Amino acid sequence: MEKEQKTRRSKLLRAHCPGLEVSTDRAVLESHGCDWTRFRTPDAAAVVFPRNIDEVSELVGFAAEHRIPLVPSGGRTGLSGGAVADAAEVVVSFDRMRRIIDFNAVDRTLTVEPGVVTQVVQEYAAQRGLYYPVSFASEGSSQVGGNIATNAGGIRVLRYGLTRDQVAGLKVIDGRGALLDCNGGLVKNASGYDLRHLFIGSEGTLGMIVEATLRLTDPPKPSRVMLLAVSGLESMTAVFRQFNDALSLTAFEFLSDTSMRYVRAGHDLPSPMEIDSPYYALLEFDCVDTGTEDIALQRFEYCLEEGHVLDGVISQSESQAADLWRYREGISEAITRYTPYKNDLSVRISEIPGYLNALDKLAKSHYPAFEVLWYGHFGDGNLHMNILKPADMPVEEFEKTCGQVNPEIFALTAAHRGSISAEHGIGLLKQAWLPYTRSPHDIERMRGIKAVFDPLNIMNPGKLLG
Ligand code: 2HG
Ligand code: ZN
Repeated sequence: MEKEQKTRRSKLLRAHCPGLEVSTDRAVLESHGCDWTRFRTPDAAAVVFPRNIDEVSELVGFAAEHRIPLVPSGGRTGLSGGAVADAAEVVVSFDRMRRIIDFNAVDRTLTVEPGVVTQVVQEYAAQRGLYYPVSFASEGSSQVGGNIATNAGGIRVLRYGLTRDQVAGLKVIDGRGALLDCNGGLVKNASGYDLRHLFIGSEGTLGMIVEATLRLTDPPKPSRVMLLAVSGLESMTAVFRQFNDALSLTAFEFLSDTSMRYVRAGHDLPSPMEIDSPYYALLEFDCVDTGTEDIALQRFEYCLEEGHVLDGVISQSESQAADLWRYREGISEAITRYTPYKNDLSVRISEIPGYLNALDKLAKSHYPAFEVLWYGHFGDGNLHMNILKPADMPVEEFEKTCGQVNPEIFALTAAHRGSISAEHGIGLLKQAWLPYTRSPHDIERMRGIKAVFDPLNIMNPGKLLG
């Protein structure tokens, strides 16, 4: 049945959307039918590659007429299955929409098509003496449309905010096939509901982003990076406070000793300091003069005396800074081979010690045989929990075993008034757990919004709201 449906859908597309590039090549179906999630098998009917807004519009109109479900697809670096097509959907790739449309030096905005890669935006801005601050390990392949659809975070949220904070305008084709032009790059616009913000973080469930106007900002000041061995989680909070009060931080990240072990093994990195420590903090701050460096060193001495910090290193050059960042940014890639089961959690920063201690206890009692890694964006209250699959355990059994503890993890998260997804989205994988983080009223209103923009449920069905 599913096979017939897939064939029918691809035939329909070929017959009725003559200009549209349609692929049913097995390798393309596999590569474009999934994201970095390891727990779903792609099973798309076809992958289409529109070249411009008109082709997207025509496609959505056609899909609405024939009730064909569409899955928008960017760089497919997501971790919650938001870009997975496993139910005979048609994948809409933005790989052929990679043009930079406009740079406005006065407004400091860059207007791009959705398939432009994040790093290309960063480089384009830098060449013009400006800065695009959204940054994360997958920036070399993630695309702007996907970043916006998931409201991507990353390592400099503490200073610059999320992708949401950089979007000055959006063009979207909604599930009715209408082109919506949201906010048009304005700084101020008090004319009612800001639809732009509904599409940001909507995971493609309301419409497809076909153009985005991004804000650029001043280039960053010279900075220093410090890697500190921290004696415990309460101490991590104390260290954060000391440095955040005294310096202008651009990042405050953390990793556990197990994360340190895996990142070093995965990338063959040397030990960053003499001693081992249960946690490490990686912080980056503006440092324009030696006075600032002196302040940082004074805070370091104070933390050392108080027993919060056991040792530390500070970068003296850009290349040393990049080397230190590898201990944090390299973790995710280093553990991919262990098919990690991921949770992406957030609480208020001040809640982290109590919350993480309780979570760690839960993990140790329920997963005594699994290795659990903690790392993340401490300064944003965002913890990444990664459980590594033992080599001899089948993936399905591993996923089921890990998932069984989710009700307790998420109940604990709810008790701390946190979120079950800080920056990776809900997608397919976290959909069943949404009620732990959003109230029945919230979910009902979200369904109402979905019905307004996508009454036929053709936009990434099954994701986010199920
Ligand atoms: C990171 O912060 C990414 O490194 C990936 O968000 C997190 O691997 C993860 O769980
Ligand atoms: Zn992250």
